[in-house]
Amino acid sequence: MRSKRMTWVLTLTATAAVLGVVTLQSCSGAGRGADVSAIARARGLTEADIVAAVKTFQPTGKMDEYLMFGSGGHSGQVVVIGVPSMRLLKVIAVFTPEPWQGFGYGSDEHKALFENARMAGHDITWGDSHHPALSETDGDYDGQFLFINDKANPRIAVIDLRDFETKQIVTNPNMGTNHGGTFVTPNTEYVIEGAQYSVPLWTDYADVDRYEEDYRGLITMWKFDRDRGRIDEAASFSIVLPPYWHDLADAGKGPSFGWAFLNSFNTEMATGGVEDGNPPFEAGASRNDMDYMHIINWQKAAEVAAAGNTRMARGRRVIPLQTAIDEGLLFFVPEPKSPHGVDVTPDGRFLVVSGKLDPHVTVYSFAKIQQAIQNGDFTSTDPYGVPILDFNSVIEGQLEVGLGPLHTQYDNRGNAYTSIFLESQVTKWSLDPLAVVDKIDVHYNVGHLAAVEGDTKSPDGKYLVAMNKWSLDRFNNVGPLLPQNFQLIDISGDEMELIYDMPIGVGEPHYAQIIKADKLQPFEIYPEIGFDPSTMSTASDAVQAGEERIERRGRNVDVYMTAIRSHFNPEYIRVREGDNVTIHITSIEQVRDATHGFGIAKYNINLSIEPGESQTVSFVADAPGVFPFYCTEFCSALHLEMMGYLLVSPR
Ligand code: CUK
Ligand code: CUA
Repeated sequence: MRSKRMTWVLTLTATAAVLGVVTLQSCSGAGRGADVSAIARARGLTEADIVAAVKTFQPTGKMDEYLMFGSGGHSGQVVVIGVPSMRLLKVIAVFTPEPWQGFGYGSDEHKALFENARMAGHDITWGDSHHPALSETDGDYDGQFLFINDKANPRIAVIDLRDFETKQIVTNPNMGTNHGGTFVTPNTEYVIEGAQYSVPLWTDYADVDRYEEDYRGLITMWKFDRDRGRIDEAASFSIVLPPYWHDLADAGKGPSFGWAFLNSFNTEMATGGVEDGNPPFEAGASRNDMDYMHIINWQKAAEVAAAGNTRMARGRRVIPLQTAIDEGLLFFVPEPKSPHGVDVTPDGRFLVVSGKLDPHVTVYSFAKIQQAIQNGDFTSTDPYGVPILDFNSVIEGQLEVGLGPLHTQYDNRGNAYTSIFLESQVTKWSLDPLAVVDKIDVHYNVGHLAAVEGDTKSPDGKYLVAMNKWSLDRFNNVGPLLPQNFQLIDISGDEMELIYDMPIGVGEPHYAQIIKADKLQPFEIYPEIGFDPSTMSTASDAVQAGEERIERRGRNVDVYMTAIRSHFNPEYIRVREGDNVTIHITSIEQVRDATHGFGIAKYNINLSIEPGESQTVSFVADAPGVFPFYCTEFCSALHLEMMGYLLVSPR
């Protein structure tokens, strides 16, 4: 497309003049006599490198303009990264216990959360988080909540962005795994979760030879109660789908409000079995040239569910497939070859689908889809009776973007950006007219893209992050398991410019969303002393200064404790072996960042108690002996002295 190396024509002096900050030849005063060009020469930096550095460097104390919420992949967490500096600010514990945040190391609040997150009789202490979704109001991020799916164990988590903590995990017993989640409807009425691999629905067990009869796909619309900050499980519902494998989803907005779109593959219903001489799943599931995009009227489905037109499956409300067909909730349109992403344009008028085995993006017109549905313009039905729209009559066009297109994001100038997996590129293309505008190499094997506010109704168009699956030769060798590489791309100009590489060494992130930082209003400290983050209200067992005490009733011991620099009160907890101990701890700190930890040696307990926070930890004192407990955050000069003894006398 162009010779990138040759486009860097700025001289150092010109760069300096444009920036108006320093004179690069001689920087007396600007860096204690540092000579920027000499430093650049010594480090082997090009002029483009210097421009990239100036575009991304944040001096101490300067905040980033955007925050990126990235999935943490099989770490099960969410990573929070400042953009454009690409500094890692936080790893939010979601599906996996995390000791720094005291998440899953003894607090009763987290025990309850993990209890609700159990599946198939198992404690599940990891997740494969793929798609974070920021809550939206009128199709725009509102900065209040974040949702994320666990693909491995079909679950959805709710994170409250007032304190960046996970508040709820809901399970979906009717799915085998999920993938088409999370995506929110434009006012966060619902959080969408589409299944991935189909499993038996109405029966708990059926061998794969009963695949077409007993296995089913599913899409779940989780009702979000914004006031409570929780998914309302009872008000949620699912729609049964044919046993294809389902992939990514997106919610319509603007003119397509009320509709959801879900990709599928393996419409061949291949059942694999390479060991029996059958084609492996990868071949069997890729035979057809077309799979089906699922077009779902969720608004009408909500009415059908409210009218009681549902059956119960494993305790959840489900709209049967035949009901979905009869009520006009579900339509198919062919989509080319192993589709992956489906991404609604900012104006809500078009849907962009990429087929992994097709070099094109296909742009569907929502207006044409609606027209065809209203006219009953169907070419046929699938084996289960779902009406199929005519591909050619509902597409706006197709554009060749490269080999292995996956995911698409948007800017504020009518451009789309599609990740090209096989060619390790990002293709920028215009929606009207359909034309390729620019391509840039990324390193390597790019998956998702995240553009700033890039899937809202008003993208910002400044930056794009390529979330690359391989990093190969980009970083120091840290052994055979390599980090992924997030590459920051400046998309504000006509040509894309790669300006930063950020290794991600916690798991394999998939998708991210990037929000303007000033839309977030997190607490600096909890709003009152004795605040319980699990309910976002005053804890019933909050302890105020002067109320510290230990109460015994038989073998139950309740410890009412406060924490403030630099002591716990009480400092001795004397119990008998076998006692049930409950420690109610309140931080009576009111100073920002004055966090205390509470770790008990050899009992696998650690809490993080932020200013104002109240937490409860219960355990059986089943090991006799003397166990120091101490503050695990370096909170003051006398932090090492912030300790006490758990004295468990033998029975
Ligand atoms: S998926 Cu991983 S690159 Cu789970 Cu959204 Cu496409
Ligand atoms: Cu409190 Cu260290």
